[in-house]
Amino acid sequence: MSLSERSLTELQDISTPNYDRKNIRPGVLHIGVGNFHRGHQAVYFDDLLETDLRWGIVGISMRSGGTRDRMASQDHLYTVCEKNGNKSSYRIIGSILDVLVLAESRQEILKLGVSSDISCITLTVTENGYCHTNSGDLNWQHPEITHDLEHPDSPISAPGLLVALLDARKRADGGPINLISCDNLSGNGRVLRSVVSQLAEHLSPDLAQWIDKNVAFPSTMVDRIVPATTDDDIEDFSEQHFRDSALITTEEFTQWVVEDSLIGNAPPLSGVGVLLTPDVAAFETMKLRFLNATHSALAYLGLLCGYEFIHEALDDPSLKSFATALMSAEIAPITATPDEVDINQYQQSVLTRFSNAAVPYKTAQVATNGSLKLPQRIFPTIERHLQTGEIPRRLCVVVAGWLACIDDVNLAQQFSDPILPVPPLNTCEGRTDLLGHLANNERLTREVDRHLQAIKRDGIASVISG
Ligand code: CS2
Repeated sequence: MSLSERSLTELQDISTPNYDRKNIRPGVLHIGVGNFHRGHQAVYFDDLLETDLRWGIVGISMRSGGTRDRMASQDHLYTVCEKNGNKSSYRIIGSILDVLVLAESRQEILKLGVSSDISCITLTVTENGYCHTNSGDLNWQHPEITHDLEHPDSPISAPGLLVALLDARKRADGGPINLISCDNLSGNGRVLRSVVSQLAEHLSPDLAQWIDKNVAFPSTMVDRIVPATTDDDIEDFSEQHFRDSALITTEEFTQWVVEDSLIGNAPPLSGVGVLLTPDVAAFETMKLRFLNATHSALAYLGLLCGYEFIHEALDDPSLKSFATALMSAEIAPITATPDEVDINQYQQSVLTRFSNAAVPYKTAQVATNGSLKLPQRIFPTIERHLQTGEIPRRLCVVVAGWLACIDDVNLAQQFSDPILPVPPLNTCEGRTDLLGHLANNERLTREVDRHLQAIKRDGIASVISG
């Protein structure tokens, strides 16, 4: 049996949408309908729909029609399996009403975007999708931006699409709207505001002024481990239950913190477990600099040790003690965290979540786009240490591990990154393309180089336990 509206009634022992899907109205446009969105935000909106049918989601795929086809073939329903050890629970999510592919449905998307029923446009487009520089400004040289500057009516970048949507909304007097970034970027709302406002200002100062008055860009912290789904996952699920080509596997844990600055007729998110707070930054910093930093550390060091999955890397006692000490000795002492969080417990929970073998997350998936992730996750903590005159050994090992991976043709084949391929790397001194201004700090580059050479000469084990 395949999942669809019709087959819903035949499903037993599984939770299905508890609301009348036929009467849902779209209230949110979401750009980037990947696994993370479907395992995180769409679940919160599924809860919201139980009490208010105004909050259906229309997804927008920036490029391929793969997700659209899979979702459409099953009436946009899909299963979220929450797994922890031997425990699993399943739930069918019905909050996504439609998925539109940008190149095929531009007019339809613009038409939806002007409707006053749509009060939010949310995004999960990855670190790469904002077309920003490390200082958070629009990268005017980004190939998608150069395209959109020439063709503002047929944008291919996320900032370009948002500017086109806002332009249409302004003309149609569609009213205020929230643009909500749900990606792992520090100050994600601020970055989104800069790239959108800078592009708008260039195309039409009038529009930029309108955006200033009518658009909110709340920052958010999103957290849930949602790995890519494999064909094997779908086959296994199909043998045990039913066929679902848009299946999501995830952990029990989920967290969403949103800056309390939404405008207009915003969805009542606090009713479904979202924390609305004036200070997202502390949560965001904690998540990026503890959880994501340690994820990246395990990814690069794990890849160098030959581990395919994060939980396998954590099963290795030397990597486990490295990750534990990375957080407790080098991150915790200099990172401000929210008052309400017990930071020792948080570190423990990060390791417990990463070791959940029932939700296997590939090291290569985390390793993807390191040139955009490390400036969010690792460099700011190194910078704090440098300010106090310290050179943090383990953080430098992580940077060296990353460099060793992108410098190794076989390893670098396993993941993508706009910086690849890199010419052979003997030193990181002066390599601002890789390390930003940290590349000009001689004490730091010497330490990173020392570990990089040791990895190449003596192998990864020599720097992990050293
Ligand atoms: C991961 C994140 O792929 C990655 O880079 O570090 O996607 C991580 O799983 C999520 O941020 C967890 O919330």
